[in-house]
Amino acid sequence: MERALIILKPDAVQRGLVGPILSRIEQRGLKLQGLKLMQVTEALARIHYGEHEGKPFFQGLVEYITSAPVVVAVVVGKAGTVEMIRTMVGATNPAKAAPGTIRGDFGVEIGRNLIHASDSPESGERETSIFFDDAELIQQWDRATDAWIYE
Ligand code: YYY
Ligand code: MG
Repeated sequence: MERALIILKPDAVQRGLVGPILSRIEQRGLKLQGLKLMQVTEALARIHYGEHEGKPFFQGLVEYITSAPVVVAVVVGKAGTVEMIRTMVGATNPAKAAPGTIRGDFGVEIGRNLIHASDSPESGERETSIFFDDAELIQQWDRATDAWIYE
């Protein structure tokens, strides 16, 4: 199994797109392990986006992600799930993202690109541990539809 952290960024929450975006993930057949509304602190933002520290967009990125509440989710599925989610999310710059992707359907600018998704299984684990305590996650639960989604 593989899991990804997803953040519905402040613009997604402000624009009332939490439902439509989460729907796509649910409809695809992926399973939630955790879900919450929260305000990201500057310290948390700097840790989460640590790989981008020093880049010209870093300060603006921290200001954006901390500017209003976000919805964070942990999504789990079979091997390949992280890549599948990244494909659903689309290119970093919504102006270049393909129609049918979340960024390509809902956004126009890189600084308002609606959603974060882990870019590898390793970052999925790292980011999950940054945003969630173990007690907040339901790591193992049976879903009645599982047998209709996975062979
Ligand atoms: O993983 P992803 O979100 O698609 O892009 P990253 O390259 O990891 O960058 C993180 C975040 O930074 C991106 O979602 C928007 C912002 N950003 C930016 O504002 N300007 C850039 N040139 C590159 C990234
Ligand atoms: Mg990234």
